[in-house]
Amino acid sequence: MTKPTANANLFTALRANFPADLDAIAVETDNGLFYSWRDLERASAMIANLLDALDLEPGARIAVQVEKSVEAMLLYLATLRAGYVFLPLNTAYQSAEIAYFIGNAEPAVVVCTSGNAGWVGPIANATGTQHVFTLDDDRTGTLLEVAALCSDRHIVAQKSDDDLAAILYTSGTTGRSKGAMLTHRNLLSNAEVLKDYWGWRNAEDGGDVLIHALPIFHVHGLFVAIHGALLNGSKMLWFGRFDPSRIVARLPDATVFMGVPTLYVRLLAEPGLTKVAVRNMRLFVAGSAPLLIETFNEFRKRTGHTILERYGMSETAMLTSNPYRPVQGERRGGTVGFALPGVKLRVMSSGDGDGERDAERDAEREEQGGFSRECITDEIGNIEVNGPNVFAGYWRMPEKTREEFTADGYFKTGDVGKIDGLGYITIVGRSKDLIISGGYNVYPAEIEGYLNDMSGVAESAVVGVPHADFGEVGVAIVIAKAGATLDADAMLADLKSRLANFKIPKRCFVVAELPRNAMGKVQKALLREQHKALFSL
Ligand code: MLC
Ligand code: AMP
Repeated sequence: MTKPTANANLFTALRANFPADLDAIAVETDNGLFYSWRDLERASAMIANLLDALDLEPGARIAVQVEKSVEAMLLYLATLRAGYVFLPLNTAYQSAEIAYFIGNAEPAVVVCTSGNAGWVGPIANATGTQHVFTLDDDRTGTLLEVAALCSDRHIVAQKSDDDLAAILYTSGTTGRSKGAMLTHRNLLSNAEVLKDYWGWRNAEDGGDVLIHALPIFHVHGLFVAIHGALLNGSKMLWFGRFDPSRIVARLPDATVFMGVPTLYVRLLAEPGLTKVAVRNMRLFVAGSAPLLIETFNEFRKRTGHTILERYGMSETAMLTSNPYRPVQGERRGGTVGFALPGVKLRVMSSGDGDGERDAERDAEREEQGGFSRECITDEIGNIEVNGPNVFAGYWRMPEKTREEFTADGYFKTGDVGKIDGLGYITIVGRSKDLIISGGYNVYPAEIEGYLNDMSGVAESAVVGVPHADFGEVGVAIVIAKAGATLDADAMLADLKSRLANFKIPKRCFVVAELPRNAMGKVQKALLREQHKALFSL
């Protein structure tokens, strides 16, 4: 069990579960660095003291766009222990994207790479951010220079369950990105449930060793993986980036691995991935995007391990998981398992099964106040959830928050699925117009907005199509204005200069017209069908 603490600060719970031997290795990096538990304690204290010395307002946001490093994780821990709100940003985001996040969140502190300081600094200053620091992935930067002058003893800030710990931005199907506000209780309750459900072993039980190969600006790498290891006093083998052959080489030294499906596809391409290589592994976890049954089966055949697929979101952390222990049931490929303990999950009837249309109709009915639906089993419907893991709302968007919750307090995930008589949940689609590519979310509406603003473009549609490596990728279909000539490659290059690289459609087609239904709405399902073989699996 997690050692209980009086302070609801998530850091207090993580720290209470560090092993007794603080000189043991907590993190070993792929470039040969070793950090002890004492190092994590002391360095996070120094950065927390730096933050305290800035005399920030309670609830101040610390926005961070840096490459993956142990020091970046320490900055996260320091933010928790000092009692501020961590706001991680994908390193792929470019200036317009960063300007929006900083403008919306109004962080008191911005930490960026020294390479980006030339453009991130002015954006931050223009928004009123008073403190800009740099942090690079080679243990340099002004943040560490100043922290080096601070004491390595720090008293953890007192927090209550509902105080904010982090804000994660997630894009919207319409309009701009929304900041999901996560509290200390949201994060700790979820970490504790996973600790038990996935049978994490602390040092006294022989200890787990986690291969950490995911980015640390999203739920999967930042919360599920890091909290999992820290709350169990487990060592991490830390990879700055996902490198399949180097990871396969370290599998014999590890017991737990977590990845988005693309990582499993790439591991399977490694001849070194054998039963011998995984002989000490206990658990392979997949999530953030649908795991193809072919990948699930091939992995089992090659390694003898059955991948445990789970399902979650930025707004809710983890919601479901396939069972870890055989007594709970088998791990079923193609399903995301059962609702986790404490998570109330229901599938609500949604009319005729067309996700997009149902979402519109739901909204209309709710506005009219006469809305009622049923909870269903074995039929497809909208997934709604409630529990201590469900976020506190969208940052400064009370209206949007209200829209996304039902009258009885359930969060509408936007995912469409079904639940069988045994409780296994299968996700069959999404009512939100979203592409998940290599575990990153891409909102067609955002890309279409940029395309539609280009000169000569009359209209555009972006759809997701199957892709062997990324699972799904975006394809743009564009109509030119009368008399205009469009160059598909030039449009993609233009997008690339302005948007995060993973959002760029992999192909662009200029066509005469888009298929429409009787109401004049573009039929994206037809476009997906037309282009489904572009990147044949
Ligand atoms: C990179 N590219 C992508 C991409 N990643 N394109 C689409 N989708 C992606 N995810 C682009 C690059 O810009 C490049 O384009 C080209 O594809 C090839 O890049 P690469 O070198 O192969 O990419 P790589 O750096 O290896 O990154 C691939 C990856 C990475 C799979 C390792 O995308 C990744 O780490 N994904 C994990 C995302 C994640 O952690 N998601 C969790 C979200 S939390 P070009 O044109 O520049 O050459 C969440 C909740 C939950 O969803 O339940 O967990
Ligand atoms: P994000 O907003 O980045 O947190 O992405 C959350 C979304 O990822 C969910 O709403 C789902 O659509 C999707 N997702 C997460 N895990 C899975 C999974 N195991 N299978 C299918 N989709 C998933």
